[in-house]
Amino acid sequence: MKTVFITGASSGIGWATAIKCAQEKNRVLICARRSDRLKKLSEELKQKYQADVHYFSLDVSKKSEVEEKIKNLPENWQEIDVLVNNAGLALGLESIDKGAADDWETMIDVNVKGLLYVTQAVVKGMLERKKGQIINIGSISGRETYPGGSVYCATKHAVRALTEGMKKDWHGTPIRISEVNPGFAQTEFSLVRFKQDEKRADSVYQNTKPLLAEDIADAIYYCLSRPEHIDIREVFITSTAQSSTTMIDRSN
Ligand code: NDP
Ligand code: 8X3
Repeated sequence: MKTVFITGASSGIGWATAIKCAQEKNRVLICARRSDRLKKLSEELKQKYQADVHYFSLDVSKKSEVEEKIKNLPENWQEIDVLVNNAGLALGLESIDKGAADDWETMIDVNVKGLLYVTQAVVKGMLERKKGQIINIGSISGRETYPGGSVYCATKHAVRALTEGMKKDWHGTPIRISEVNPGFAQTEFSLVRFKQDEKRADSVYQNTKPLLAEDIADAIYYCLSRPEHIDIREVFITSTAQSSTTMIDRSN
């Protein structure tokens, strides 16, 4: 049984990962900004799987909040075995000349700086205990770019560089570092990107078969359930219908 800390668990991939970990009898620590959603998930995990769960609201982009809330976790939640850095988002789909600087800042603050703040707050204990695993959620967008997606893609390219760097930073320690890179998956991702425009968000998933959040949760769980001498460095997973960020078969 492991204590798995999942950021961005109020929806999508984070939510599905919390369920998978609870199903497999792990202790689950979850955060996001929307605590009403976390409360609902926590109750579901307790009822259905008799899981040991703790949730707290957290905006990962706020450095002092991250440090304070992680430092002040209840005593029995201090020892985190696995950190899943999942919280993240895309905002807008405009070219750089038309894009909103506020959107760029939020994406960079959450996807890059937030991941760094949470990692720093958690890894210190892992290094002291000489045990731990960090799974960063990157993206196909960390390997490619597409029109209107430059800033989001830049944040996911950064996640790729940070994952590689973390492995080297903690070389010679037992800390394991994985990166799970999904292609397009049906979650609230597009609803957030298109600022609650449901019609536009739905069109992303029409006439095709995207990945589901559960598919990615399975890949994350695969990484965290390997024996300690195995470090799954990277998983790159797309739906069969996707061959690149812009090549999605919609002939269904
Ligand atoms: P969702 O929008 O469904 O979930 C995103 C989660 O991130 C929510 O729980 C949200 O919670 C949380 N989040 C956003 N901002 C913050 C913040 N400032 N502080 C804390 N939590 C935050 O999208 P996905 O599940 O699809 O996205 C999860 C990860 O997967 C992201 O990193 C995304 O980039 C990546 N990804 C997604 C793909 C896709 O096609 N869906 C493909 C490749 C990668 P709340 O709003 O309550 O704070
Ligand atoms: C999300 C994948 O291609 O929709 O990371 O930007 S994509």
